[in-house]
Amino acid sequence: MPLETTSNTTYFIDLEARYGAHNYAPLEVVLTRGEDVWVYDVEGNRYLDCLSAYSAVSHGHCHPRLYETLTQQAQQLTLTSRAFYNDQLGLFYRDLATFSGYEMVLPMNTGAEAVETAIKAARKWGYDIKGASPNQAEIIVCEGNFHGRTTTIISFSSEPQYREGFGPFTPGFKLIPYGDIEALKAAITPNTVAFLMEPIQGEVGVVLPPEGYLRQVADVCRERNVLFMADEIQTGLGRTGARFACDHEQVQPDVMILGKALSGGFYPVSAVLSNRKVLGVFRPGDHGSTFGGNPLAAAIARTALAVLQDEGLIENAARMGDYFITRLRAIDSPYVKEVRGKGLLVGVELKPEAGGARRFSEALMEEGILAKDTHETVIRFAPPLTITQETLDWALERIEKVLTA
Ligand code: IF1
Repeated sequence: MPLETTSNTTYFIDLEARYGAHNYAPLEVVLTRGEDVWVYDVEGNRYLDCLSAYSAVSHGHCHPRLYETLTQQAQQLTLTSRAFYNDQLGLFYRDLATFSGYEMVLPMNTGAEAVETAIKAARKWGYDIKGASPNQAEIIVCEGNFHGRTTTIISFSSEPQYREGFGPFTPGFKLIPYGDIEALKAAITPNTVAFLMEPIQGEVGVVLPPEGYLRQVADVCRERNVLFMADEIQTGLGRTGARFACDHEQVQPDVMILGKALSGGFYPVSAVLSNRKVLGVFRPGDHGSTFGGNPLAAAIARTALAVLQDEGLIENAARMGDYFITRLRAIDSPYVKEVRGKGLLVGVELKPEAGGARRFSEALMEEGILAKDTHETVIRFAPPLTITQETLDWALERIEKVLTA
């Protein structure tokens, strides 16, 4: 039994150490309450949440309109499976299709499930429509990709730790350098059914492609009859200061994958968006999910889309993101190599001699800011899209203190 301790923090950390798999190394803070951009730990300390659960809590913590929908729908109908219809799913389809400009939706729960669904849709489209050789479909992906943690998805990860010990791997994927249009052209074969990419690579450290790359990808994929599939699970729904990251180059991918903020962080909701030509390949029984498209998820996601628009969160992310990035770049820090980002998806890359980003995350936590390090040298800042300039100024004062200590 864990040692009974006076400190609440230690007590909860010990419980997780005792009973939980250690597949994370969390910062040593135990959170108990969230409200808008603020979270509170069990000792009563307040922190500015600059991670937003990896961009899922874009609407701010415990948004009252989302809480209202959750509690209302939860008293009415939560789950039926799609063996039957329900009175929320069709409305969710309509609202998401209208918002995104796509014809069809396939609802799932987690991001990885939606990515897997998109892979299956691309393969089936490849065999049924494009004419790829049976069981020879190829999907091109990028070095530095992050699309989830399932065995098929980590089969094409370029990060050794995500693959080690999890073989054998799913075949049919080809890795090319991110941002290199010539590499994409060279990698396409008659059996290539899709190119799957993140419009901004999040996990690898907020890496932006060259200007115009998304437009080039759309053109090459159209010319070569290859599905352009954008994983906007992290970059979508206002995070980069536009409806989707692809909007910055006025590009509409053939397939778009959403998750995280689609529910405002209240419930796992993900979706694959496309047109009839692609999602029309699915026949009853081809694919499914117990919770996919449940009425509770659908109701919450409808409210999340409404709040995103009603509260002007996309425009706020654009304005606050520009302000934040400009102010971060103005900090004269001996440790900072580069500040990268778009909207409120920001990465501060540290120089190797800075000694790693984890200790800066810990120093920021002491200042009341929760920001997570990624890939050893990058500190990610992704606060809820509700953040105000006043709160950013409060944060910048403390970020500057840590980065110039
Ligand atoms: C972890 C970060 C990692 C994603 C993109 C699909 C998924 C994700 C672009 C899968 C999920 C999460 C997963 C979480 C940490 C976080 C993350 F990039 F956001 F920081 F890992 F890279 N596509 N990203 O970012 O969605 O199945 O998790 O709902 O796995 O440690 P999911």
